[in-house]
Amino acid sequence: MTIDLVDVSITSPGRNFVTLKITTSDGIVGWGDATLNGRELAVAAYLSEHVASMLIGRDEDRIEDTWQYLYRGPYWRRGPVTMAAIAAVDMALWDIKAKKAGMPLYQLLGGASREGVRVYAHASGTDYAALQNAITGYQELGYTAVRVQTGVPGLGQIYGVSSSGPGVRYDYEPAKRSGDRPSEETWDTRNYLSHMPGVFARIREDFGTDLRILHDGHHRMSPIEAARFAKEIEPYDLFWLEDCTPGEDQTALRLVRQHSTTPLAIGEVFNSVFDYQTLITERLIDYVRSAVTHTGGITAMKKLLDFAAIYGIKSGIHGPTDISPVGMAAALHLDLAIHNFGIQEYMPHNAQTLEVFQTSFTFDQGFLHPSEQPGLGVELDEDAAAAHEYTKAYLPVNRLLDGTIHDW
Ligand code: GCO
Ligand code: MG
Repeated sequence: MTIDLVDVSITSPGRNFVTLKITTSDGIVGWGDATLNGRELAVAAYLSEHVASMLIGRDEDRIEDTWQYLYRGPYWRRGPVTMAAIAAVDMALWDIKAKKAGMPLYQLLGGASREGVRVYAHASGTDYAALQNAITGYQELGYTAVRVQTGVPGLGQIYGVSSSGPGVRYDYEPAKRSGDRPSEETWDTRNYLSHMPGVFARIREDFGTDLRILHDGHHRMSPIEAARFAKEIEPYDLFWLEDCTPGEDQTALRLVRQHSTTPLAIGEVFNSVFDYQTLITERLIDYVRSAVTHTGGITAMKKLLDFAAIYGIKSGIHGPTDISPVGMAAALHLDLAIHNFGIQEYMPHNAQTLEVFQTSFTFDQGFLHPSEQPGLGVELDEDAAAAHEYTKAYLPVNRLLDGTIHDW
């Protein structure tokens, strides 16, 4: 059999998603997530203008050869747009292969290494009371791990903080549909550094030591600030401190490691194993954060995580709502199969999104299971998708109090 049709779907059920559909000459359909938050059309164009015609007529079973063909063929290497496009093709071909085999994808990746995939929720609040309410709400749903983000005195809306009211749904969608330019947020690292340790102390007082708490620094600290912060929060036993400093400066993490044993997670903005080479070989991180969707797909992610396993480093695959349910399912099949699984990020998609994406993965008491359905276990309802027109959206831009552009 061969690849007969390649179609790109752009839909916006509450937020934008790009999905690749590959259909074989026997009519088998595979789906791949190609969503790159804030730059969706770039990936859609890369797929429809440059990749689709290269795939027609190829043997859909030759996944590794297709991956190499798309990685080495264009000559220009890596980058979020290219690797998201390759990821979508790769996911769709694995979806097809598992459907043809009549088994859930994780079975083709070595079978289950655990009963379920432990996930962490996003608990946030503009102040401690709201954060406390969110943590309680997620604990009542059975979550055993929560990422905690909160407002910082003196600053307005900042990254990771939901402004939704009480109740357990703490939707936080950073990409704003604000016309032709990003919204702007204000930041001050000094305020943040003096505020956050007290928040972790209160969480441990209120929720005890069993609850796994994670926190995302979102690239904003300098290496020495990150070293000081990671050291100061050691007593609060975080499961991980994420993106404590811009990770592309890989050797900067040597300074953080010299001062602290707080576990470190980095990589959601990375898109290839080469972005991690020093971080992994020098054991400067403890968790690999990339999304399957942004890192070249299942083929590349499995190789990256197998490389990390040699150095005792575990997975922490990226799973916010701007990873589509297809990309989430791909992560779950890998999470279930690999040995060096750490934890899986899980921001449940809203009802509008789930009208478009028919999912089969299940949540139970803080754990997800990818499903026993053949393939990835997610199907796109193309009619429902067509009802939600793409609307340009940008991730915010961040400035310091004096107006200097800073990492968002
Ligand atoms: C996370 C990430 C997200 C990103 C978002 C950008 O840890 O889930 O930091 O919150 O900001 O995926 O589109
Ligand atoms: Mg993050």
